[in-house]
Amino acid sequence: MKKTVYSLCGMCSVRCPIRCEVEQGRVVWVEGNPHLQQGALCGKGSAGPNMVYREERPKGPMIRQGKRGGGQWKRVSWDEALDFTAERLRGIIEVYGSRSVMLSCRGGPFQDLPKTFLKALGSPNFTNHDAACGINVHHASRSLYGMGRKDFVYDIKHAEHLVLLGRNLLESLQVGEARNVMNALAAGMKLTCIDVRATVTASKATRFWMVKPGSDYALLLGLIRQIIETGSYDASFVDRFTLGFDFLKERTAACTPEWVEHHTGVPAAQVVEFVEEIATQRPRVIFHPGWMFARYRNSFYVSRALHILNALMGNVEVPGGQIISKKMKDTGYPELHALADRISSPKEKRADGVGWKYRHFDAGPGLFQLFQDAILSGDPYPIKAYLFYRHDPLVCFPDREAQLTMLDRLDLLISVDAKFGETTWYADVILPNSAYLEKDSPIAVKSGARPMLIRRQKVIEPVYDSKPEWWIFQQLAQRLGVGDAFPYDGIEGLWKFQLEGTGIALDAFEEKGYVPLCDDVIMRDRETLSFKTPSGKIEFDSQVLRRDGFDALPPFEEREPAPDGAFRLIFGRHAIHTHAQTQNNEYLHEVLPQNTLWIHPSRAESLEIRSGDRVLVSCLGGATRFQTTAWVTDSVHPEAVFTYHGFGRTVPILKRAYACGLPDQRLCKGKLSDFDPVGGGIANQETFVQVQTLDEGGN
Ligand SMILES: Nc1nc2c(c(=O)[nH]1)N[C@H]1C(S)=C(S)[C@@H](COP(=O)(O)OP(=O)(O)OC[C@H]3O[C@@H](n4cnc5c(=O)[nH]c(N)nc54)[C@H](O)[C@@H]3O)O[C@H]1N2
Ligand SMILES: Nc1nc2c(c(=O)[nH]1)N[C@H]1C(S)=C(S)[C@@H](COP(=O)(O)OP(=O)(O)OC[C@H]3O[C@@H](n4cnc5c(=O)[nH]c(N)nc54)[C@H](O)[C@@H]3O)O[C@H]1N2
Ligand code: SF4
Ligand SMILES: [Mo]
Repeated sequence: MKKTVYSLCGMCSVRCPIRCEVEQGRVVWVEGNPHLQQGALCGKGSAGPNMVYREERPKGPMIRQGKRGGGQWKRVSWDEALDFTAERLRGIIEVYGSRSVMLSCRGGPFQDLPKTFLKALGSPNFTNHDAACGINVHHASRSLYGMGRKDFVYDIKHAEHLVLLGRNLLESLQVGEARNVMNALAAGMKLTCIDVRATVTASKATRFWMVKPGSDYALLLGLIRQIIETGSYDASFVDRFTLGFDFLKERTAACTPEWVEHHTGVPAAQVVEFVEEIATQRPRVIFHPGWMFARYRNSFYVSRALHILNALMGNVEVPGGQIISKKMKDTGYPELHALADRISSPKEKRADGVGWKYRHFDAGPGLFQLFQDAILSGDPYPIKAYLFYRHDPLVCFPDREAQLTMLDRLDLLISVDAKFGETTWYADVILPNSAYLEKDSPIAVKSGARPMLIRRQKVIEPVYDSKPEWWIFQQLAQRLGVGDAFPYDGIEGLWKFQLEGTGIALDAFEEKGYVPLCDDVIMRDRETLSFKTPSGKIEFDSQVLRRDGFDALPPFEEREPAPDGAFRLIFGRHAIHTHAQTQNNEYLHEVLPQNTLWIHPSRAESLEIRSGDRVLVSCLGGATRFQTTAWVTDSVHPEAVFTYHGFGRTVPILKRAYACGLPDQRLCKGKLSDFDPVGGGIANQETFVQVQTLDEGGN
């Protein structure tokens, strides 16, 4: 007989709600939760069972033999692996103190466990992937609203115009959001897509601008100027809720449509026409502030300008605009209990300098790349052990060689991974985490306009000897004398602890797999809106940025041009792959086995490259080079070459993904130390490469 289990997808970090069917202990069907997602799932989500049953994964705890990265492992029992890890950690803590332990994880709603573990040990050195993802957008949002990236959601369903710049929403997707876009388009919403290549999102757009790579800030300054000049903004909103309008006007005064055309390639007449259009549609006009903006040294200001455009549209806390994300407490329920709240924060300063040396960055996750300095120099103090959980820094961050130098200075590398990540393969010990279908996770709040509680539930028993994280961190903590930080008995104990005082019982999840916390969308009273900035207003001119020595809206500067014959390297996601995680999945590999190099015909011709040719892509200087296949297409800007991220894996045990395609992050040489100074995001795309054909006379 088939059994239904509601859970959360884990094939990417979106965690769509799912409904699974289980027959004789095997998962036989996965679909989107029909109550929330009408059964919809993306290709990756549908290929989930294949990952669980058929991928090469760690089959039990392993301790490295031989040199790091050499691939020689000894399978051990859980007791042996945990004792080994705890003993080594204890030794390091005795000599260097608990602050010498660093931990990173992928972020998301289940961070309470790793954060509690590190806090209980007494180390402040928690970090995550965000410097290579959304940190510029997050900091830009804070500079305007005093509220972070995740404090807003976008009511696309009711928008009249959605503007996507550097956001490939229909391929770099969240199922629910992509469906909202398609439905809104069918209902007449306009979509303006601004990219350096033609994407699937561009193909659905009502207007597509292919801009010169890295010129977005000029376009946005020009849009701000045109909106102000033509009086197309919401004057009463701006007057009441923003600070620094005159500053904005003065700073953008020279950015005429002709100036925009000169810098970006977008025709001046189209800038004028676009502004005329949105003037009639506001406040239901959304400028998406971006997501993966770890691209340029000025990406912080690109996102800041997008946020400013939203405020000019007056689209805050209105249907069809951006809505302040509501938390559990906004629904009348008390917040869920968190384990980390029971422990006081470590007094030590962070080793990455965030919060004291670099005051303008959010101290929550700090910045991964700044740990590099501390690890290499021992200043402000040594870091000696590193636990990475659901995080693969060797792919997430650029420049493998620079990272290996950093990792080699550490005495202990602990991996908690469900698969063989690149960094996991380089670890000293692997504590295999069960895959998403094989484990229960803590309850999480899905905040938004209509918050709810969500829960990942075990669908099947683990196929191999892996464990859930609630067990792994508890076991490690107990061995290190801080077991009190994890005072629960099994997952039910943890769930009950979380729900204590809310009046919500565990069986509330049974019927639909989630627990709604309110009946309808919760909107704040627009008359009394205030923001978490020093002035309580949306700060076009930011006092905080000034305090930290930064400009609130500097003039546009052209990005450095590519040297003669070279290209800017651009990357992005494909709809059926997640970062470097899915290339080894049998089904997904079949759909897209390797990435190609998109190259414009005008450039390909002079290099004698045709579609299908093997090409060699090298860093300037040529020391780092990789091969792939060329795709000659006018879908990419002539100044750039494009490839999908996540390919070119180095773990030999992965039979399909190994050495297949181009590893973009490895071509970003020197970028581990190159980041946006204001937003903190890695400047991955300040990277130039050379391309040559291998088919005729190449080497
Ligand atoms: N050059 C370049 N760099 C990039 C990007 C790019 O496009 N180009 N993209 C950036 C972006 S947007 C992001 S978010 C980051 C992503 O970088 P990461 O956060 O490192 O990547 P993920 O693919 O989310 O997963 C990391 C690890 O989680 C493991 N994993 C999967 N499921 C589980 C599980 O259930 N439990 C445990 N313990 N482990 C699990 C995987 O095996 C993998 O080793 O990379 C960034 N870096
Ligand atoms: N299928 C799939 N979906 C995912 C993920 C995944 O791995 N796979 N990961 C999730 C995560 S963690 C994230 S952060 C999001 C990321 O979501 P997005 O930020 O939308 O993702 P990307 O595909 O990296 O980049 C978006 C677009 O930016 C364009 N671009 C590059 N340079 C420039 C430029 O100079 N100017 C302009 N205007 N455009 C430029 C690229 O061509 C690309 O089409 O996706 C999420 N969804
Ligand atoms: S977007 Fe796809 S892979 Fe990601 S959680 Fe949703 S269904 Fe799973
Ligand atoms: Mo991301």
